[in-house]
Amino acid sequence: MKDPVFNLIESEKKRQSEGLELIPSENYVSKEVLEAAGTILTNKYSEGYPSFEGVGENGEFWDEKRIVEEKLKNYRYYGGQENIDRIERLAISRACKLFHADHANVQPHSGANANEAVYWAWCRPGDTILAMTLASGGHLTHGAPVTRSANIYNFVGYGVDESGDIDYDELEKIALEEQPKIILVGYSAFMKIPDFARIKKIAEKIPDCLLMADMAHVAGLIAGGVHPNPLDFGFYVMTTTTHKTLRGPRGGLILSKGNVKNPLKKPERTLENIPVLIDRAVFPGTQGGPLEHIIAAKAVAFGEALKPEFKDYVKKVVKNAKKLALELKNRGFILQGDGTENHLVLVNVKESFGIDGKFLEKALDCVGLNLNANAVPSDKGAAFRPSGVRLGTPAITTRGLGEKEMEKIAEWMRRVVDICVGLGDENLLVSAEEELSKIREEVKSLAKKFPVPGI
Ligand code: DSN
Repeated sequence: MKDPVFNLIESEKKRQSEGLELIPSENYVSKEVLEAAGTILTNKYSEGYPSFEGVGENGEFWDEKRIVEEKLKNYRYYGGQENIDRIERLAISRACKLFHADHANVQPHSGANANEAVYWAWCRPGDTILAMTLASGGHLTHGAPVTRSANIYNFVGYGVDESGDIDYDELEKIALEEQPKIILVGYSAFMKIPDFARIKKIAEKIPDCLLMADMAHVAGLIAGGVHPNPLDFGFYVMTTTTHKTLRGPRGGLILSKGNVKNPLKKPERTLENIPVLIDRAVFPGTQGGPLEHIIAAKAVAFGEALKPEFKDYVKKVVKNAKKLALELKNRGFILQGDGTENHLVLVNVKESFGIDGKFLEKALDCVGLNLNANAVPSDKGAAFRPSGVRLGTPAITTRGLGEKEMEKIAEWMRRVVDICVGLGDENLLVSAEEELSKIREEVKSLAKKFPVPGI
C-alpha cells in the first residue's frame, strides 16, 4: 500500500486547483521544473563545486574527453560527478546570463541561507549591516531580533516615508553615522521600485561597504526586464529565492560581480574576491551537500526565464497587480503606497474596515482565496494580529488569469470583508458558512477554468 502521505499530496493538489493563490511570494512551477525536482539526482552527494571552465549554454561542449578533463579540475569531495558537474555548471551559466552577473552560486537551500552566507562572506561578528526594518517591509533575515544573524551582527534599520517609498535621506544619514559593512536593499512587502543609483552613491561614501540587494520578490521581474537590475547599477551582490516571481523550485541563489573563482585559494576580503568569498561561505561555511535535484530544477527554470514568453508573463504579472490594486481601491480598500509598481499589494485592512489582517486572511481561506496577514509600516498590531494583508499576482498570472478576473477577485474580497464586518469576530465565521460557501463555489468554478501546471 502506498504511504498515506500521498493521499495528503492529492488533497493538496485539489486545494491548489480549486482555490486561487494570492500570496505574492508563491507561484506554480512548470511540469518540467517539477519533473527535474523529483529525480534520482537526490541520491547524490556533491559537496564542493564544479570546475569554473566555460560551458556551452546547453552543456554541448561536454564530450567524453572534456568530461575527463573537467573531472580532474573540479573541487568536489566525492567521486561520480560527471553529470552533476554539467548540470550545476549549466545552472550557473544560465543564472549569470539571466541577471548579468559574473558569478552565481546555485547551492543555497533557501533565500535565508543565501543571505546568511553573504553576511558571513563579508562581515565578522559585531560588524554593522544596514537594512530595511521588518515593520517597513524588510525580511526577517534583514535583522529581525529573533534571527541568528541578528545575534551575530549589529543590524541597524531604515524605513519608508509616508508615500511608502524608501526614506533615502534617512538611509543616507544612518549610513554616514553607522559606516556599515553592508548596505542591503530588499524587501518582502514593498511595492515601489528602489532608486538603486541613489543608493550606490550613498554607498560610495562609505569605505569597505558591500552593496547587496535581496531581490527575492522581484527576481522574475528583473529577469523578464520589467524591473531594474541592481547589478546594472553598481551593486556587487544580489541574493534571491528561486521560487517566487522567478517560478523555479523552492531554493536560493547568490549572484555577484567579480572574477576570482578558485574556491581553494584563501581569499583576501576584497570586492574582486567576492565570488570565492561567497562560495566558501556557502560551502563549507554554512551548508553541507547541495540539493542537486533542486539545482537541476533551477537550471530548467532559468532556461524558461531566458525565453521570450517569460517577458510576456512578467509584464502581465505587473499589469494584473496594478488592475487588482485599482479594483480594490474602488471598493474601499486602503493600500500602502496607494497602489503598486510591482507584483505586490499591501492593504491596510484595519484602517479600511476596522478588522485585522488575520481575521480577513482566515475568512478568505474559507472561500479558497489564499493570501497572508502582514504588518503595515508602524503597525500597532501584534505579530500574529497585524493590521494588513499582502497579496499579489505571480501565481494567478501563471494560470492565465487576466484583468477581467482581477475585478472578480476584488469583488469577492469585498463581499468577504462585509461578512467579517457583520460578524465582528472571527470565531463566528462558522455561522456564516452558507454565505461563504456560495463565494467558495464561485471561486472554484473560475479556478477550474485555469488549470495549475503539472496537475
Ligand atoms: N517568506 C517570504 C515571503 O513570503 O515574502 C520571504 O522570503
